[in-house]
Amino acid sequence: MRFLTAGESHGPGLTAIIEGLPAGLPIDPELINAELAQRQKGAGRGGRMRIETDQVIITSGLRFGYTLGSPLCLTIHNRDWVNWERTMNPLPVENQPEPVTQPRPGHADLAGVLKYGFTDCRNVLERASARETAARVAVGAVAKQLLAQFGIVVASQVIRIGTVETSLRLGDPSEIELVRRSPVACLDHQAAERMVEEITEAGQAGDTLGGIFEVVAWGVPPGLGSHVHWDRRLDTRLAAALMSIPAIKGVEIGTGFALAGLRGSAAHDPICYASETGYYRTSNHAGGLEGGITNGMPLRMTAAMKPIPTLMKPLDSVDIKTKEVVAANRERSDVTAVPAAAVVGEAMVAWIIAEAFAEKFGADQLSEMKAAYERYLEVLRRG
Ligand code: EPS
Repeated sequence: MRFLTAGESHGPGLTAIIEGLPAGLPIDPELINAELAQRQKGAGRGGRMRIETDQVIITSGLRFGYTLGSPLCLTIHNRDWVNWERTMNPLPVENQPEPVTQPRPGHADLAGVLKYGFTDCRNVLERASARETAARVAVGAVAKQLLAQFGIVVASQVIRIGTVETSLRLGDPSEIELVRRSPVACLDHQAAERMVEEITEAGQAGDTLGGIFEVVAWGVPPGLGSHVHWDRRLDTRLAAALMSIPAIKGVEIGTGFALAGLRGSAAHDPICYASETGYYRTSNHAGGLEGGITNGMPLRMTAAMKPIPTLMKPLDSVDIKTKEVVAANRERSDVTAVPAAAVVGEAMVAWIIAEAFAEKFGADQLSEMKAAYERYLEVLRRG
């Protein structure tokens, strides 16, 4: 399975093409729209989210609600496009707008213009914008519908914004609704209140905030991924998928960095066996992964997001045309987007699990996949 996305933040819209889904998978666009709506929410989002109401349009790969095995094409229109037709027109326009020449520290602006030889940061920042992640959330929502056929549930929670952190972790899927109702996608009400306060304060100061979110997947069978090559390890693929989200600067699997300070006897998860449930562990420091392979425990990952680079009180920069010291470019943005990034993280993790699942159980048709999965479970049950 693979997917690509296309689209600039203020262009006509976003597109994603997914290849390799099994035929016969029911897809409900409303479930995709619900995920898109979740990505738009969260305290600290800017004015753009009041303009957009992201909705998916499926233009191929689906017939009467079931996949055909052909590429699934998903489109999300940018409602803001009407305000940007002159600035972001794919075709030549008269009176081109002024170029953006004050790159923002922390954004792709400067690195991108140097790489591609542009004189306008907009040629880079439009695609580098996290708007692109709406397309990935749509893709992830499709992956989730495949995983749901096998009882796999993926969820996320914000555990830190700025200096406010909760120690409460997602325990089981019944908590998903609580997270979704929180203004900052956090289970801990008291921490959530303090997070909202910190967002308000940062916004008033013209500043921005980062944070940390966790992603958990329940119901993942043992045996996804492989130890045989560096790029087949599921840890590699999950970490890369999370790191690919704009502004993510760190990823941990299971107990992550804190494992480095533990003794082996405290760091590893003892192996137990019960005839009804098979192998299980009394702890999950490994985050459900050993040797690059899922071990049947829930997958647990955390990702750290840096603060949004667009500052209303900008840092110093250098004008790429005049080389004078200037204040970095300022344009409408968010104070924080950690709750949105959590939804994107969930989508990326769902995608990677779906991909690994299709590799192990085949993906021409859903019924074949289900039969292969049942056979595998039967073998596991027999021990
Ligand atoms: C985003 C859309 C953008 C920003 C944000 C994320 O909308 P606009 O630029 O029109 O205000 O809200 O973009 C960034 C954080 C960024 O670094 O570019 C979205 O849809 O998530």
